[in-house]
Amino acid sequence: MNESTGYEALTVDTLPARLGKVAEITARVGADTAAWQIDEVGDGNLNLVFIVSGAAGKLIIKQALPYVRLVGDSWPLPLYRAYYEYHALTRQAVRAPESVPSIVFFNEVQALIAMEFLEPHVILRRKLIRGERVEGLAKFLGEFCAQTAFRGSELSMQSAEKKADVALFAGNVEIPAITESLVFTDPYFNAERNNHTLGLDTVIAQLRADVALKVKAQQMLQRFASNTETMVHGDLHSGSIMSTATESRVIDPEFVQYGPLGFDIGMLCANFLMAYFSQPAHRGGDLNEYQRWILGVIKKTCETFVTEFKHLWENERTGMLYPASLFEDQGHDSTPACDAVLKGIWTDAWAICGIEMHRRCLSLAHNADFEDIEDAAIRAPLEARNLMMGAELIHRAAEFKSATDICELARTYNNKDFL
Ligand code: SR1
Ligand code: MG
Repeated sequence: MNESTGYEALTVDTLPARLGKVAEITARVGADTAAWQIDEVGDGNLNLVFIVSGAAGKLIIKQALPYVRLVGDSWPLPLYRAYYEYHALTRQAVRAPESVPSIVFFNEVQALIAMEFLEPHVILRRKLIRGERVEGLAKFLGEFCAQTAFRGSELSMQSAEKKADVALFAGNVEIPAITESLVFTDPYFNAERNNHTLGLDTVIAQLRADVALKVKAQQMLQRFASNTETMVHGDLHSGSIMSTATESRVIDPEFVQYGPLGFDIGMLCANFLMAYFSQPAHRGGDLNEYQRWILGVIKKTCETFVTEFKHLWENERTGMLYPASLFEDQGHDSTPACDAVLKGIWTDAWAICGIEMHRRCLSLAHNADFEDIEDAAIRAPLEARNLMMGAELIHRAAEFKSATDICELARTYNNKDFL
């Protein structure tokens, strides 16, 4: 226990005694703690995650650790991330209804959130590796990204409320700092925590020698750190989405901050592209069909984003930006303004997409799509395709007309050999 704060990490053994008197929790799982079954299932990089099953039901208890779980206590990390995750979840629940698990209980000192147990949902990344499809996935994700982006910005929010929110989340310093280094900077030099698959050295040398690429990545870091357009999830990859065959939810917004409107959709698309490029190692005869499905999800997610964003533009433009008083009230169509905003979003999104594709193969935290491929000789050429496409996305981010261009590019890279 931390003597000055009272924080103490839960264990499977201590959890019933420590939480067995919390009314919000016993109301959901039952008061008889002797009947509780506790499993620690955290497989992410940072936190403890317990499933508590009792006579009345199940709950998830997520507790922050004072260090990065992936690395150990040599990398301390503030417990306050649970506080920001709690505030992100409450905002996402309003801005994109039915998109996130409901909160049952929050304890700031213990950095602990008790939330709805999603069942039979599993982490989307696992489904993509197994070759499973999720009905309605693209519609759900496109709407989530558009609604949270639009409704968290001054296109929708009143300035005073938005500025207060920016100030609140500005206290989340060390967590975005992980993204600032691991995502935007470390991939482009030989950083201490980096690791990569054997056999990729020639491709990596090419990327790290590309000064224009490093400039673009740093320009995106500058935008990420300085541009508080909207509240972003901040870590929207397929490990932050849980799905059944027909229903999905977004989890884990502890990397929340105010940032660029295109950040979440860009990172999300990158993770679908990595799922796509890794498929030759995971599939058999159904490879082409399944890869086609993944590209279809990317295309439809982006199309839904645009449709939803335009709908919100027409119906919920209540903030200070692009007011009706300047356009519709003057008899002026605001469509060109909306198109210009969307153009800026996609330019950011495709650059961020490329950067995320790089960091997951070059920096500290890789993803299972590639990591589950045991044979480095099979993994390396697939990662090389991903890395090289990432570079083209960063360089040409402003040129792409739509996600159709991106899917076409992915098909081209999927047939290339770089090693
Ligand atoms: C040290 S944390 C590494 C990664 O895990 C999180 O899920 C984020 O993606 C972060 O970049
Ligand atoms: Mg996470």
